[in-house]
Amino acid sequence: MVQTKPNGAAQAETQRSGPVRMTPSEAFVETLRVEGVTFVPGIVGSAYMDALDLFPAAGIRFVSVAHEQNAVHMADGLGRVSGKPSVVIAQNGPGITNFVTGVAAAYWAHTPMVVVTPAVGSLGVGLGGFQETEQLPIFSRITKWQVAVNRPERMAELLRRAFYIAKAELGPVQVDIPRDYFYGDFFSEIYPSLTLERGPGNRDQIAAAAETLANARYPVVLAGGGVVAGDALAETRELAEFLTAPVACSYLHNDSFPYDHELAVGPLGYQGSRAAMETIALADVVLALGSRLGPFGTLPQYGLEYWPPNARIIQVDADHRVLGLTKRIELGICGDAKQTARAILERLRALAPGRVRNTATIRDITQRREAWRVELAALSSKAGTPISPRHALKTVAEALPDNAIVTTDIGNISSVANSYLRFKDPRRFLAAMSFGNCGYSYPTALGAKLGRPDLPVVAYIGDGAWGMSLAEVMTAVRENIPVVAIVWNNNQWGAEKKNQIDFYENRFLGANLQNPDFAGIAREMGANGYTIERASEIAGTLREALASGRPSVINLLVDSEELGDPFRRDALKKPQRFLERYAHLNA
Ligand SMILES: Cc1ncc(C[n+]2csc(CCOP(=O)(O)OP(=O)(O)O)c2C)c(N)n1
Ligand SMILES: [Mg+2]
Repeated sequence: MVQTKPNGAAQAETQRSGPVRMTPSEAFVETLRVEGVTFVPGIVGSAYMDALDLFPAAGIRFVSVAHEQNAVHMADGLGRVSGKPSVVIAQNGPGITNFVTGVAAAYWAHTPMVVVTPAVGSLGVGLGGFQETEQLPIFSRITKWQVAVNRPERMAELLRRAFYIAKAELGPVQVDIPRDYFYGDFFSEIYPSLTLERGPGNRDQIAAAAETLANARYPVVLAGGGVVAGDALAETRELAEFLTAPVACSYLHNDSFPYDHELAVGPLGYQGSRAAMETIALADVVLALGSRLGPFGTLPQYGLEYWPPNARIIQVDADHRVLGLTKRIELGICGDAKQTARAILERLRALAPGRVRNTATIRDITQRREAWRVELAALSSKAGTPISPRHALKTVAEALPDNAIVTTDIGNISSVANSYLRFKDPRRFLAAMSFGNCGYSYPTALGAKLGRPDLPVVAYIGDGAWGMSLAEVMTAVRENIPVVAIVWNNNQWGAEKKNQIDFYENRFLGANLQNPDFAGIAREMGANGYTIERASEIAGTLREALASGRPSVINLLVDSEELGDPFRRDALKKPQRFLERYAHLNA
């Protein structure tokens, strides 16, 4: 069952008298205003300057960045910590093509976002005048919805629609606006978008799910991103407690269940928790709550084929398209994670009123968690210089405040961080999700800090990826966004180098780096810059950087020899060559 209701501010706004005279630029900023938008990252451009000029009066802070890709990542961080659509804007043509990677990343992170793409003027379309490219096809496969404003009078209406769909479908939507359509005047009405309220899904399926779970021998809950996005933690916890079901977090959603809960077993997937894997391997019923069961998130790890092939799977997701997509499931419930968890629990309470806590399960997962803790501690115990990345990952994780937001990049060390990062609350872990682009974490952290200035925000980035991000330190300084960046500096594109070690007999091509002094550069840009060579300095420096209230870069020099398992072992093969010229390169 699907219902719609106006969001909070809408009640007040609907009291307003009907259409009033305004320009499209006014309709544009007024719509942002009533949607509660307070930040818009981008780079200044003539294409939308008439609207930009109104931002301060509308209470909107324009956050000027160094590269438009990073404006989108910033909006991504903001959207992910707030759960509300963020907005990003840039100049038509090159400003907009610079958006592409950021939008693709947000699409796979399920981030609600309105991507505003001012376009070439309507009278110039097709003439190749200046900064012209067709901007809709470029984003067609990485947005949930697209619209071109085809008449200036429709500015508010179409923009409002974009907000509605960004919220309802959780992803980027695009509003393309010919630059001449910011001018003119007409009568328009401004009011906020509706918010889709989803229900718990089909009643018979809820009953069947409750029945299956009540009779399960070893039910396990897999809490996915939908638990975070759907604000379903309390319901997930209650349901798991009722069943005494261990709860695993899906890959890179380490914040979907509190690590210190007695039923928490940690995250699945690359460098995840062995305890989670060993636990889910035993399940006869898996309740996947708010998860698309992404194929990458259940690949074998630590030599374990842990996904239980014969388990009965109940998958709950708000997006019907992901049900049964990657695994054969028994029940696919299209519903809101929160509403569905609550409905299943109500039904279970009626079915099994006298159900008691299963102390054997608690004992059993406590042991597995402890074994993993001991194993991880041993893996992370290497002292001395150069600093072992794992030792540093453990030290940083232990020094992080409990309420910190952490963003991670793509790279060997950032990915191994998955073993160490633990969260008590949702919306704290912003990893580069399935799109897997280097250069994600720092600008995303800047956006997260804008959205949650009350929380410490720390970004993990490899030194290679830092080359893509470091210009935004200027942004952090200018805009006063005190994020702490930890640059895991191993002088290499480590994740790819590891593939050359394992598959290409140490023929290093493009893998070695020669880095400048990242701390010095940061200081030059006006931030704090620290270089760390000894593990004993890590915790103190991190605390100092966080306490400084200033943008900070920690250049953490780590051992280049220590590299985690290759990320894509599943997709690589030993080389085979037939031509004489390449014969010596055979495996
Ligand atoms: C935009 C982009 N370019 C290239 C890649 C391929 N890639 C994946 S991991 C990686 C190496 C990352 O190196 P670094 O940031 O130094 O981290 P490390 O692996 O050394 O920890 C590269 C190049 C990618 N994922 N994204
Ligand atoms: Mg590196």
